[in-house]
Amino acid sequence: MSDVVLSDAVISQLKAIVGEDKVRLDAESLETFGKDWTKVHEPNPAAIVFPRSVEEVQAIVKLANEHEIALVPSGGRTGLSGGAMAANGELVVSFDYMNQISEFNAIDRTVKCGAGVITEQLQTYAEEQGLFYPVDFASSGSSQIGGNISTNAGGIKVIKYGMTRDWVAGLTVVTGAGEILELNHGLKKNNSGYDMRQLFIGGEGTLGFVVDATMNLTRAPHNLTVLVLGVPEFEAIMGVLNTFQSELDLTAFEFFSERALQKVVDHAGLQRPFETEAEYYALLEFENESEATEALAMELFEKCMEEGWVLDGTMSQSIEQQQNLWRLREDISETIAQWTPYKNDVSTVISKVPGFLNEVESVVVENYPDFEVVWYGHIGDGNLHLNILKPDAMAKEEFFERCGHVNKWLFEIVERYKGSVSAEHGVGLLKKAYLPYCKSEGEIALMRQIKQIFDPKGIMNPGKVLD
Ligand code: 2HG
Ligand code: ZN
Repeated sequence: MSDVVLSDAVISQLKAIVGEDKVRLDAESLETFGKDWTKVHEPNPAAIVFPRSVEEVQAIVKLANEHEIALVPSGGRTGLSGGAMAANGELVVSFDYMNQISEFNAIDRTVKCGAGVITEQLQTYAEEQGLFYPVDFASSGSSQIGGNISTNAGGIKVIKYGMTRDWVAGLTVVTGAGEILELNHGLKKNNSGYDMRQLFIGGEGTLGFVVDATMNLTRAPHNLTVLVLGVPEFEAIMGVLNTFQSELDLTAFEFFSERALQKVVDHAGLQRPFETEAEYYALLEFENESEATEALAMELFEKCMEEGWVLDGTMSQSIEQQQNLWRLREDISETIAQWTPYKNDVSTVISKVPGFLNEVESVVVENYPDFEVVWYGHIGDGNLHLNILKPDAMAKEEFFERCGHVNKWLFEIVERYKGSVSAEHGVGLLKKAYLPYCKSEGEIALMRQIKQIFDPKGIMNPGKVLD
């Protein structure tokens, strides 16, 4: 049981809204649904409720307003910033039962998804219709569309397809005041004033609940082919990006460090891509449409070798090889989770990434000489994932505190580079204190006013993004 309890009257009213079996108070549910993938806070929700319709969500929000109960939205709980944590006796609203896909339209190339539809479920559905849902990441097997929208999830194909925001054609939301809004109705063109859909995308559930969404689909790519290249120094990655990007339409451009590679080789049982050891590795993907495209990719690879930007490389020759090469990058986050990493997810404009990384690296090396540092990320989007691994002998609290001290210097660099303290994982609880490093006082004040309009009683995911 949680140490925070809702009154019997409130529990009865919740059961009257969603049904007896859709309100859970057992310890296992409270533990499971009260947390996301972050390991910083302890879950402590008051109860979990599982609505099945927009009207049920609305009734829950109205009840919460009446009794001033804090609500936390819960999707696949794969977030890395604590946006779905319920650590203070909140009522968690899970979208697990709102997982229907409907209203597919081949001409519009859109489909309607309940907030609880799992990303992979949508990807498979699109494939069955001969189409493609391109937003993809390692947690696609459990993350939900509602959560993806609320955090504007990015992932590994952003360079070509953009973030979740680019795929949302329409939204149904229930605001913190309990109003149902249908936003944009699936329209491609709609210049009729403020587009409020955009506020709920990336709003991290602080304005209201995303209940369902009309998602865009696109043509499926043909014969995706992956190249992994060993790069001697970070600056060279930019030369490689420029060379390939000027001739080929890349569907991904990722990077990881030798240490990241070592972790997946030693702990996820993967093979090195080639024998040569390099400081960094770039992973590129493109649609290999013809022999000419493949020949062009080889030519570009050789040009990069001649420039000294690349030491060695390999190109996938089958779907299996393509998938295995992807695992070198995609398995990093899960593999290093065993070291309780301290995570940062920062960005700047792509061209400035080498200088930015060098400066951050010096701060990190100076301040964490005894910690293992693992770099990887979506370099084609200017997005770096910096993970500091906890030494086995150190307590979690001490480790997080030491890492927290360094944030000031790290985020001062972010500020100087006009970057972001959260490129794709969101602000949640963990990055809230650092928001002023990438947003002005005026902007934050306006954000507070916007929250006040949609959520006058402050019941929607309180303490996330803003205080
Ligand atoms: C990735 O790109 C995810 O693999 C996770 O965004 C990043 O674990 C991380 O820091
Ligand atoms: Zn990422």
